[in-house]
Order: sequence, then C-alpha cells, then structure tokens
Amino acid sequence: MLYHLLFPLHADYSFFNIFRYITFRTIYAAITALLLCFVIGPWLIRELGTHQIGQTIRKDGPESHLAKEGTPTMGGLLIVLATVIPTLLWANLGNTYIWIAVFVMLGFGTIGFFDDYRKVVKKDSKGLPPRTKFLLQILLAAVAATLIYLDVGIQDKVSIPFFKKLNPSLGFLYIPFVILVIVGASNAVNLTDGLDGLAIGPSIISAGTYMLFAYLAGHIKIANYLQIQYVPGAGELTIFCGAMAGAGIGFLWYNTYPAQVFMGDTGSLSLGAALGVVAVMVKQEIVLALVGGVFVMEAVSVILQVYFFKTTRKRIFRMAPVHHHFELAGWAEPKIIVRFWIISIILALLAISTLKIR
Ligand code: 57M
Repeated sequence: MLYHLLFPLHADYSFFNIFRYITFRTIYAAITALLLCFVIGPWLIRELGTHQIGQTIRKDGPESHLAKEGTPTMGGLLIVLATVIPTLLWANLGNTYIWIAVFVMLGFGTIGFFDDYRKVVKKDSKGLPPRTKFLLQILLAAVAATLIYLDVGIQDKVSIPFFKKLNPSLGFLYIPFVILVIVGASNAVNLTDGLDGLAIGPSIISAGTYMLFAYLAGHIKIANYLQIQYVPGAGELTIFCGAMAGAGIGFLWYNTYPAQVFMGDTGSLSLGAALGVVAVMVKQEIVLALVGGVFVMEAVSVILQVYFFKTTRKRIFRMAPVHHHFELAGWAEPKIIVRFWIISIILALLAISTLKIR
C-alpha cells in the first residue's frame, strides 16, 4: 500500500525513488513486523491469558513440561499478522506471487486456528480430526499449486542442488509435488514446535535464507550469472520473507525460554506452509530440505520411531520427535534449543553454498 501511495511521488520528489527498491522495502517490512510484535504482543498475550487460552500439557511427555501448563497459546496470530500486514504495506500488490504467499499463510493459519480453538477453547484435547486437518491442508495446497502452475512465470522445472544444468520438468506431477512441499513443510514445522523457541529459530533462519534466494531469483543479471532459474517478479517475495523473519524475531522475544506464549498450530502450520510455497515460487524447492534440515530431522525421527516400534516393538529414540530424546537424556531445554539453532545456521550456510558449488 505504501509502495503504491508513495512511489508515484518520485515524479515530483526524487527522494521517493527509494520506494522502488526491493532491498529498502524489505528492511522496512522487517522493521514494521518487529514493531508490530512489540506493540501488539503484550496485549495479545494478556488477552489470551485473560480468556484462558492456555496450553494443557500431556502427562506422558517429559516431566519438565508440566510446569508449562496454562502458558497462553495461539501466539501464531501475532506471527501471521506481523507477516501479512507489513507485506501488504511494503510489497507491490500487483504481484501475483505476493498474493499466493499471503493466501497460503492465511489459509494454513486458519486451519491451525480452528485446531487450536477446539483444543484450548472448546477443551477438546484432540482438536480438529487429523483426517479433516490433513484434507484441508491438501485442498489449500492444491489451490496454491494450481495457481502457481497456471501462472506464466512458473514452469514445472525443478532445481536440483549442486547441478546447474539439471532442471527436470515434472509435467503433470508438478502439482502433487508442490502439494507435498507445502503440506510436508507445514507438518514438519508443527512437529518441531515442542520446546521454547525451537521452531521459531530455524523458521527465522529459513525465512532469512529464502529472502536471499527470492532476491537472486528475481534479479535477471544475478540469476544469469549464478545460472539459477530466473523467475520474473519473484524478487518481490524478498519483502514477504523479510516480514516473516521480522515477525519471527518479534515472536521469539516472547517465546524464548521460559516462554510467555506458544505459537500453537496457528503459527506452526502457517509458517511451514509459507516457507514451502516461497521455496516453490523462487525455484529452490528441493534445497528447502537442507535449509529446513532441522524440521526434516524432527519429522524423520517420528517416522523412524513409529516404523521401528510397529515392526520390532523397540524404540530408537527415548521419545520422538528427537528433541524429546535429548530432554530425556538430561540436556537442559535451552541447550537443546540453541544447539538446534546452531545446526540450522550451518545447514542454511550449506544451502547458500549450493549457489556456487554446482
Ligand atoms: C505438536 N505439540 C507439542 C503448542 C505448540 C505422531 C506424534 C509424534 C505427534 C506429536 C505431536 O503431536 N506433534 C505436534 C507438538 C505441544 O505444543 C503445542 O502444540 C503447538 C504446535 N502444534 O505451539 O501449542 C507441547 O510442546 C511444548 N512446547 C514448548 N514450547 C513451545 O514454544 O515447551 C511447545 C511450544 C506443549 C509444550 O509442552 O504442550 C507437543 O509436544 O505435544 N506427538 C508428540 O510429540 C508426542 N510424541 C510421541 O507420542 N512419541 C511417541 C511416538 C508416537 C512417536 C514415541 O516416541 O514413542 C510427545 N508430545 C508430548 N508428550 N507433549 C509425547 C508426549
């Protein structure tokens, strides 16, 4: 909105030329997101507390979690608002990619919201039935995938990390592939969200990494130089990623150990899906498994644990997802969290290096 209001003034005042630049608008989108978190955050946490929108803690989990009973949840509302509002303020609203990203974030946030609402307000510990939740996720992702596929800028070619000339076309399999990336990322972030700051740290790092990828994919000269797929218009997603990183840092202010608020499914499902859809639109889909390697590690630990338990009646981990394994091994919560962040930073750097090692 600000872009549309202020950029045209450059004809009379050259200062307003600055609104043309994606870099400038990304920085201010991130700052706006942070400020929104600092302004709305304390009020929202108070409101969630007053309406007793607090977490019930499962008794079969690590004992240290029992003290977290009643911590306000649904803090993901803050993340979604602080991403979407700055995006609408600073991005070019004529850009389709921006609308698809906003649609996916709001859509998955709404599924998460209903799940949280049933759990914490209706006191229905199961939330939305898993099958309904999954079908709704697939439906939303399918709408996004179809929009992306029909959009002229996006082709069905995927980028294979480390190979500059290998961009296989998936043909009709492209839509199921996009659904898999979006729904997979959404659920993997959700599984990771089990310790204070554990999911939001790698989400910030991933949003920061995709901020870079979006900028590069949308810049014809740099994309040609790096020999990555050029996606006209995708540069505008840098602003969305900047807002998401800013919102994440703002949320972390309150979610850091010991957390004053949890994001709930409202936050985890929307963040994961937003990262997934951006990865698809900037043509760095497969490398998301490396950028979001912490999320992958958590999801794989659950798959392995369930599979081995079913087939051998034995467990690989003391408890899955794997962060519970370390808790039960006696590691202090902040130690697990910060170490997972460190792993996430290393993975993001490796992912960025694939731009050159190819
Ligand atoms: C969400 N939710 C947290 C909070 C957060 C298949 C199975 C592995 C699924 C898995 C599962 O349900 N995962 C999805 C995990 C919960 O957090 C809430 O949920 C939101 C995210 N959706 O925002 O609202 C708890 O996590 C803790 N927490 C924090 N700080 C935070 O910032 O401490 C969350 C955010 C909160 C709080 O304690 O209550 C969760 O863990 O439930 N299930 C599991 O993870 C369970 N694992 C399990 O059953 N493992 C089995 C098999 C099936 C693999 C095994 O290893 O044998 C464990 N979870 C819990 N207790 N709580 C086990 C027991």
